[in-house]
Amino acid sequence: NTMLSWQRTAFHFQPEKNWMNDPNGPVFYKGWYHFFYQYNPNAAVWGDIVWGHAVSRDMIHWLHLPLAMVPDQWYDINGVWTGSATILPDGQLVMLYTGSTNESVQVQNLAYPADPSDPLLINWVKYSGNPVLVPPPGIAAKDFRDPTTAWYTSEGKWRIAIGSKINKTGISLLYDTEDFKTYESVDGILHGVSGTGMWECVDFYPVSTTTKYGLDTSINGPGIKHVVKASMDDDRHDYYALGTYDDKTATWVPDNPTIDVGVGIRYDYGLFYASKTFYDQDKKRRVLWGWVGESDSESADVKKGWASLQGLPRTVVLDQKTGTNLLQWPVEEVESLRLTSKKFDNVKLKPGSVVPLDVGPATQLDIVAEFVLDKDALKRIGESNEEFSCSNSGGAAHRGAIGPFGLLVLADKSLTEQTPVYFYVVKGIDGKLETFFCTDQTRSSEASDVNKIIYGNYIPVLEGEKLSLRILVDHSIVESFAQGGRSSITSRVYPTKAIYGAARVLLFNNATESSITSSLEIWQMNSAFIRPYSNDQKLL
Ligand code: DQQ
Repeated sequence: NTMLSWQRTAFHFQPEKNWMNDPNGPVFYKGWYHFFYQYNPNAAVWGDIVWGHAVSRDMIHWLHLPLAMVPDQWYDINGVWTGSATILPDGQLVMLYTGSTNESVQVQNLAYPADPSDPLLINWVKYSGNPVLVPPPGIAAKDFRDPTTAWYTSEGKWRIAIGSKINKTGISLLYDTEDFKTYESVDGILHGVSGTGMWECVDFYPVSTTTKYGLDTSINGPGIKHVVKASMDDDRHDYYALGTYDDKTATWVPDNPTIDVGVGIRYDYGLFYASKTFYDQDKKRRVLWGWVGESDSESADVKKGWASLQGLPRTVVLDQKTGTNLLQWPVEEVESLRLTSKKFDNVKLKPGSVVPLDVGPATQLDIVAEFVLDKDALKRIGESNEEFSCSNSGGAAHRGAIGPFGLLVLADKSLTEQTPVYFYVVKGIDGKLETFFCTDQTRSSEASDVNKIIYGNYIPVLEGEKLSLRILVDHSIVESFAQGGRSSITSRVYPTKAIYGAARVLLFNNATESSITSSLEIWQMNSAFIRPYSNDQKLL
């Protein structure tokens, strides 16, 4: 339906039509980034799940390849579900995935490339001895899914994690294997958190406390922390925690039990789920992919004939300044899409002001902005016991002494449609500043069948740091990062007026007391080539 084509994106990965969900088996192989994904080839709603497949040289421009795996065996006939890739030391690639059997039992299966010398990995073989793992005693048939990338143990075996639950405790089971065909279950669990429910798409990986590089999944030793991430089926968000992994006891302990998996930090405070990282051995970085669904109605998806995007691939590293969170940042290749830019230096925003930024069309943008609060006002402003929360404190229309301030993106001329991405600062009773990072969808669209909640959360800001935002606008997605990627908010928006040439971007400061000075640069973004393989053979 071309009527709805403005919602299609220009530089986010999406299939040509129909439904997509989780990223699967991302890997760099023989010069190509491979991206597999949960896909329904028949409709714009979840069902009939197969593995879609695309390849790229840079994770920006993509060639769609034939489906990699479809349900054609008793052990995956109800769906070829989520899985992960492991590269063995000799360069061999193995894929483990969950199959939903003819009886809807969740089992783990092994697959491998039919022709390992084919850099495009077009054909896949399912192992004749599948399934390689079935739900163990005490685990329900439908609570056993999403194997991770394997890592090497000190005993010389491969270890994988699989998400599950026991009663309401979300857990991650572990298995050891030497050949990916036979497995022994590891006593106990990697980790579990009561009350969190089913853990989907568990991810487990090391991060360096001293270098800026990503780490291969098997790396362990001094100067390393381990991340456990799980996608909470109950609240549909991806939570991670930093902690210490002990290879010998096969357990992981969070640094801080109050910010444990499922009860602490999220990758993203908007729409972002079922994410998965991989180690890019080419650029020595760890890259995070996450599924960004729709927040309009299912009937709207059926009408437009497609549903879901993938967020931009993000590098993930430990935030070595705070030590308590990760930093996520769009891969540097995104910057290759930057066209012309406009700079705005030291724009002074008085309390209650809005400043249009003349950048031309504003549907494909990369915005980098810094904000400085007014020092005198900060001294003058009294301490407050306001219990602010992005979601429940009235959004960008609610005026406090120091905020909200930030950008209005995808705004129409009259500002009846606008999506504010902003900070809100509270001077607490101890005199310290507390900062919140939010995105307000309440006025993002005049349509009534779309999600209008306000996203966001507290964000750590260290002494002397400027407040900073990076916002990528791509038609129907606004992907925002604050403080260099300490937190992110991804939002799907469906403007009816702020589309094509009518979309604008503005600065705003809705504070009552503090003025704000902002410096920013805004790039127009090119469109990526995301096309079927057959039309693009010459790109090879
Ligand atoms: N999606 C897959 C499952 C996974 C869920 C099925 C998470 O393997 O648990 O499409 O979105």
